[in-house]
Parts: sequence; structure tokens; C-alpha cells
Amino acid sequence: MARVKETYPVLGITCASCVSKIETVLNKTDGVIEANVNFATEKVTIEYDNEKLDLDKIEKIIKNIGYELIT
Ligand SMILES: [Cu+2]
Repeated sequence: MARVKETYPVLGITCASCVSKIETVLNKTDGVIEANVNFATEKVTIEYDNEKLDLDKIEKIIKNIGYELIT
């Protein structure tokens, strides 16, 4: 297992419930170690196992719930 920790901007965050929605979905995704969304900066910091997950998949998961990850 190889841990990667990265931070990316997310488009579409307008309130605190957006933040918790994104965090909830990411944190229950297999391969995610920890995901945090910063409301003030509109960025997500995600630590994940890059043998189980990659940026493409993360981008799709975020898109599925209505937000856009900028990579
Ligand atoms: Cu919201």
C-alpha cells in the first residue's frame, strides 16, 4: 500500500452541507484513508492508497454528487 496525500480545489461548494456531503462520500470510499474539505479555501485534502484508488476515480466520485475536482 502506498499512501498519497494531495490537496485540490473543488468547484461547487456553497455551504457547510456541501462540505459534509463530500467528506462523507469520500471517507466511505474504499482506499480513502482520510478526506477533509476546507470550506474557506474550497479545497479537499485527501489521503488515499494509490493501489486501490486514483485521481480519475476520485474525480468521478465527486462529479457524481455534483461537484468538480480541479486537478
Ligand atoms: Cu451546500
